[in-house]
Amino acid sequence: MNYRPLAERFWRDGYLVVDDFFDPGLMAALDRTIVDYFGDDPEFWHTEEFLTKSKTEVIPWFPQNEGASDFDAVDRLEPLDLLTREILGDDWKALYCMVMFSKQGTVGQAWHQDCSPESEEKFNLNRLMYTRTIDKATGGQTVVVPGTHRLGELPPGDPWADIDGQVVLEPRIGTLVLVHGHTWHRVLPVTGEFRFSTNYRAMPAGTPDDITDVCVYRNMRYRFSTESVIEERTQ
Ligand SMILES: O=C(O)CCC(=O)C(=O)O
Ligand SMILES: [Fe+2]
Repeated sequence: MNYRPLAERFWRDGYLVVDDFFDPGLMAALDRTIVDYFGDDPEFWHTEEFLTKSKTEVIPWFPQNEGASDFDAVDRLEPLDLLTREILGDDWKALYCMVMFSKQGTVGQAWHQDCSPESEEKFNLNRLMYTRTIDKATGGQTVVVPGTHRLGELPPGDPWADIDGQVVLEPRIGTLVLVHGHTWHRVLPVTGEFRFSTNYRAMPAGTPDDITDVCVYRNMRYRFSTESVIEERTQ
């Protein structure tokens, strides 16, 4: 397969959707592992201040840090490596695999950039895998604003209001969604039973490992390692 046109679309739009990228059998197996792990009523992991201010209700899980080796199969998939190389270059680095889980009735995630957009060369690449379909019925659709990976900092403002030009994505089982860390994006409220995505984050060579430590929201910059608001943002 020729990955060049896909990479060109990614660089034009700051995101890319590829349906039927992952094998359905692999999706079913990983979906079961994730659902079993979170169980019926998982606890929120972030501080109350973060949950309130960021308007982001997610519970992260780093399965490979806990030896859940069934997630390694995705790291070894050649098509994913080849597409990533085409976008980031041959020396790209894997950051970590993170499952983000949201319960029914939670708000999803407010508008954000995963990392500060100071340098065009330094960013994380979200490589999102969906093991179950997300649509109007389930809520939790991923929303992106095309081309904003080139526009610098997400402007301060309403963490939730629609932004002109936004595109609502409804990934299916086996869909791969790539989102540049500087692209303005969010997740809509979760109306279905629960909602999660699995993100094999990567980065270009020369990007520091802690690139995703500071996240930019419309009302603040937040540092995860110290669990602190490092900047209040106002219009
Ligand atoms: O779960 C999603 O669809 C997107 C999550 C997100 O914002 C991210 O992985 O950076
Ligand atoms: Fe994000």
